[in-house]
Parts: sequence; C-alpha cells; structure tokens
Amino acid sequence: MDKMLLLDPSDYVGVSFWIISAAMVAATYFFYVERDRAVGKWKTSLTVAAMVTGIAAIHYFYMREVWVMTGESPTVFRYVDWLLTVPLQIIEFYLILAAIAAVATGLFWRLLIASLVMLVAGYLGEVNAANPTALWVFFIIGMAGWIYIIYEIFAGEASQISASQGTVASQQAFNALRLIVTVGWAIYPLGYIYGYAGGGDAAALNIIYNLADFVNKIAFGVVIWAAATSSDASKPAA
Ligand SMILES: *C/C=C(C)/C=C/C=C(C)/C=C/C1=C(C)CCCC1(C)C
Repeated sequence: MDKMLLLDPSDYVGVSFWIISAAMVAATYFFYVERDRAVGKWKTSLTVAAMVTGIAAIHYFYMREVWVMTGESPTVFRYVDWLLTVPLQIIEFYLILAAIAAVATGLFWRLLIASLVMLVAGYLGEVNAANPTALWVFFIIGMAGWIYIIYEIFAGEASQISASQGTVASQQAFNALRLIVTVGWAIYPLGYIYGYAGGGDAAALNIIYNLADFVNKIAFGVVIWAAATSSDASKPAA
C-alpha cells in the first residue's frame, strides 16, 4: 500500500464501521447517564446495556481499522466482541426476570451455553470458510444453538416466569427482547449465508453484520431503557 487512508469516501463498508463506532459511543454515554432515572433493579439493566455498547465501541474502532487497511473481514475482533456482548445480553434477559421473580440459575446457564455453541460454531465456520463442508456444518451447529434459545424464551421456563409473575414493564421488556432475539438476531445468519454462499462477499458480510449490531445492541438497549424509565416499571401486571 503506497498511501494510507483513514477512510476512503467510496468505501461504504468502512463508512458504516465509522458510523456505528460513533453510535456505540453515544449509546454508551446515554444508557449510563439515564441510569439515574431508573428505579431499583432496573439500574443494573441499564448498566449492562451500557457495557454492551461500550465493549462494541472499542471493537468497532479496531474492526474499522482492519477493514480500511486490508479490505478483509475483521473476524477475530468481531467474534471477541460477540463472545463478550452476547452473554451480557443473556444476562439482561435473566436480570429482567430476576427483578420480578426467583429464577432458577439453571435457566441462565442453559441460555449461556446455547449462545456459546452458536458463537463458537460460527467462528469455526468463518475461519474455515475455504472448506465448504466445515462452513456449512458449523453453520448448522450454530443455528441449533440459536433455535434452542428461541425455544427457551418462547416455550420454556423463561416465558412461563414472565407470563405468570411479570410486571407491566417487565413483560413489555421481555416481549420486546424476545422479538429482538428472533427477528433482530436472524440478520446474522442471513449475513453469513449472503457473505459466504457463492464464493464469498466480504463487503456484504460486513455491512450486514454492522447493521445487525446496530439493531441488536443499540435498539436492544433502548428497549430496556424504555421499560426501566417507564412510569409502570414496578406496577404488577393485571
Ligand atoms: C452484539 C452481538 C450479537 C447480538 C451477535 C449475535 C450473533 C448471532 C445471533 C449469530 C448467529 C449465527 C448463527 C445463528 C449461525 C452461525 C453463524 C452465526 C454465528 C452468525
């Protein structure tokens, strides 16, 4: 490379890395400051939301650098970020339930292990993308982890606790988080398919993953913020 660029204006993937870095920093500040307006155990939920976007902000700075300088996918930074932030989001689910009921820790561990299976398999698939068998076998294993999480929050213990013991605000937050894990998280496997099927398209892969992180980290935090600062944060459900 004869010239080092901070950001080439025609590099739309690099620009998306830049925008999301800034958005993650701003969201972190927002959730942290707004914590003052939340009541009781909801404060912890906002702290965790700020941790998620804060960790992502740091990784986005480095991911942008890798992309701008090499044009390659920053796979290691991407998965280190997810490995930290996805378990934190699982903790959010657990905190929302634990704020209203005595929740078995077994539920927490099942969700955590399923999310780790999903991420480790995804990583192994992406670093072995040159081998189509590995690429798709690991993808299927990753899908199984995600489908298990969906099962747990729609039909398992978590959904029963929310339905039977939730407050108005906790049920709102739980239902919205459920939607994020189902619809929002679906963007990631779509990015994987789009990015790797048919020979590989690193630009498409990264733009889709970046969009997904924007939705699933910032919007996820906003959902928690809305519940935590709503006037019925502690009102029992009818
Ligand atoms: C903040 C980061 C988040 C919420 C990352 C979530 C990542 C996923 C839901 C990834 C899912 C994948 C599968 C379901 C199949 C295998 C490939 C993955 C890892 C992209």
